[in-house]
Amino acid sequence: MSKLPKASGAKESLRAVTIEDQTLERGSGGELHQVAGPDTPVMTTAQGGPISDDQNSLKVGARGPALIEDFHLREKLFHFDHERIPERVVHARGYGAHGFFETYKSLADVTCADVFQRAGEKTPAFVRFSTVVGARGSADLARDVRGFAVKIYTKQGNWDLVGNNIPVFFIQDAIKFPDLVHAVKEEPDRGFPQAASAHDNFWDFISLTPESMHMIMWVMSDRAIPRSFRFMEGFGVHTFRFVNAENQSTFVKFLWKPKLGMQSVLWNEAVKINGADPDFHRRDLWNAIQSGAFPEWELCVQLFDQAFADSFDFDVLDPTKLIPEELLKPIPVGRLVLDRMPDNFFVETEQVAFMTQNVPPGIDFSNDPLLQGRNFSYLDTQLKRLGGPNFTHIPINAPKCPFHHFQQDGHMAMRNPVGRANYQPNSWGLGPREAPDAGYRSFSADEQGPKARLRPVSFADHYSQARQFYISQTPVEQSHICDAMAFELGKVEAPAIRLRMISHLLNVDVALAATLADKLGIATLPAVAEAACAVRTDLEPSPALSILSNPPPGFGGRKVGALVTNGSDAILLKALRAALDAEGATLELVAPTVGGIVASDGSSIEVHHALVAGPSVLFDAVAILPSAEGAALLAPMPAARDFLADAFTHCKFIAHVKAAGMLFDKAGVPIGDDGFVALRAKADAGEFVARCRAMRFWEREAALPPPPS
Ligand code: HDE
Repeated sequence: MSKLPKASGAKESLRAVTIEDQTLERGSGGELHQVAGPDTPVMTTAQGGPISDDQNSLKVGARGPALIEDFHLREKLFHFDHERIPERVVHARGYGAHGFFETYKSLADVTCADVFQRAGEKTPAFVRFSTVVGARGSADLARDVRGFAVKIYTKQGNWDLVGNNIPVFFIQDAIKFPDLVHAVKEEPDRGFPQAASAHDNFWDFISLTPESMHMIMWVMSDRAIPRSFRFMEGFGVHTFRFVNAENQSTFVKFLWKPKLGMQSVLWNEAVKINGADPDFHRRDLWNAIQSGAFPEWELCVQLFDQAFADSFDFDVLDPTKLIPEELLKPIPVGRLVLDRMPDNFFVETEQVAFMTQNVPPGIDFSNDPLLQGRNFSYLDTQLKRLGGPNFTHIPINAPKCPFHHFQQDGHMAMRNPVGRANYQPNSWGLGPREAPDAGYRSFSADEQGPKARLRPVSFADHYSQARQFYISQTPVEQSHICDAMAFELGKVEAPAIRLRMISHLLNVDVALAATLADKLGIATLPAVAEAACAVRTDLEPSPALSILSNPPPGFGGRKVGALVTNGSDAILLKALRAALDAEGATLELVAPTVGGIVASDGSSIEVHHALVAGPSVLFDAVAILPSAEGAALLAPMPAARDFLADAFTHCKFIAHVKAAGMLFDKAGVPIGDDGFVALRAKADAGEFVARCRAMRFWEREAALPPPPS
């Protein structure tokens, strides 16, 4: 033994190596040990025992067998082996942030919910955004619904508003949810496709479920490929009830409106973003919050009574329907600001447990059968996911108001009732008691009827609002819907499913059905699908349903990518940065290498992306600012040509300097339409940013040649 090399940790065998601010020592086998500084905490086991060596397991001799008595090795591997918990069965991929909800004014006339009583009061909140279909590691830009789940830690307990970025849902009754989710997730025999609805099983289910037609129009629209979480709306979907102190009920629908306005990307962009930066939405939220540009939404409510509800042909309990904003104006009642990222993703974002059943006094459920089913499912799913009934002991799920109950024990109990009495009534005068006046009281709705498995006749209209959604879109948005359907149904192998979808769409819009049939190579239109009740063709368009009819307030929060090289014009770059700063937008530089550039004035400038890692799909608009030599260097590079060609095809605004001309020629991009802004002098930067406020130059899309059929 004595002839063997000395054990690591023996100072004589270690050679100090310094890399930046780290002091490293080399061990006997060449492995590196980080040397503790004066303030470095001592590494311990989970039991608190100090650890001498975290690089080498305990062995008999340097090359000998490992010893089972190595409690540090065993504990480390045991814990690692158990790091994963089941991912959410839906909404597995998500990203969360902390913030607060601020009430604008007292709503005491309609609700006794404490959170809505005092103007200006701030209540802590946590939000988790998600995609629905993909697994935890899937990409952000899947075509999918986005979850918009908000937990508000009110003084009367947690209120979870577990919504989506689409105001309606696929199905009317919770009993169909497992079928819907099975159909859209990967097909069970082959295990694909992942995070995609473009496959036979999904469209088979949809084509056999006419109630999904309204939602499917939304999912095929640009709403399903948002530019970022910050630029999307949120909806509580169901009709809820507000209940005031006099026990009077008002129906309420909840809507979140993004302060920066709505924005989506194109499908061709989404596909490329998924490759270039699968975490595009996460990174966006992280960067915004870390830079102090706190995302904000306004909470709006649509309030109505039974008489108003009865004025519609559809049922306000039907979650496949919405109340157009033009018919019932959403009233802003507060704002949600996200201003802090979690300290740890797993501890907070992964372990947060949202439950529709979490409502404070003053907010109640309606009889929407989807909502009623959800009230069971969310509690149940937390047991599986978080491993036991004590998930409310995890800080992210615990209320921030005082709480007292007699629940005890179970896995991972962190706190139990204190004292002798863990029941009530008890003679010891110990423990909490009910509060008949302040406690939660369900609205005393008068319910009766025969016990039966019935779908109400008032739920039978499946096409009228699907049609209304479609005719409320601009022509650009309508063509995106048609293209999305052509993509999705183009992946469907069974011709009968494609035909069935066309037959449904004939009830929505004949021109849409015909164009889609053409794109799918269907020569003869099928018969129109039989509708359970007459389709209303007289519903007025609702401009509020369109993204493009509701342009954002400005270019703030958006990002320009500038393609630069050595010799790029320093004055123009500075002017562009200043103009974007003034707008609240950011500039990121893309260069042939990530090592930086030397600008025209000799200054060294750091860049954010190497060209191969920074394609134009990552930006809302681009500026092409190479020097003449730089343009000649870039011209033969496929990544440079793609940068331009994609920005052009994706209808982005493009600023350019004269020296970039050769690059445009090589990329086959004709400088000409009004989406281009020549940067000649400093003032042109302001003109470019002003133009960018329109987000995209959509006229270009119509002018582009159609793809080969
Ligand atoms: Fe969910 N849903 N859902 N859902 N849902 C879940 O709960 C469920 C529905 C929504 O970021 C699960 O904790 C049923 C509508 C969001 O953690 C699960 C039905 C809406 C999230 C569940 C629905 C939603 C979930 C999976 C039909 C929009 C993510 C993990 C009756 C209003 C929350 C979990 C987060 C998550 C069940 C329909 C939104 C299984 C049974 C409608 C945003 O409980």
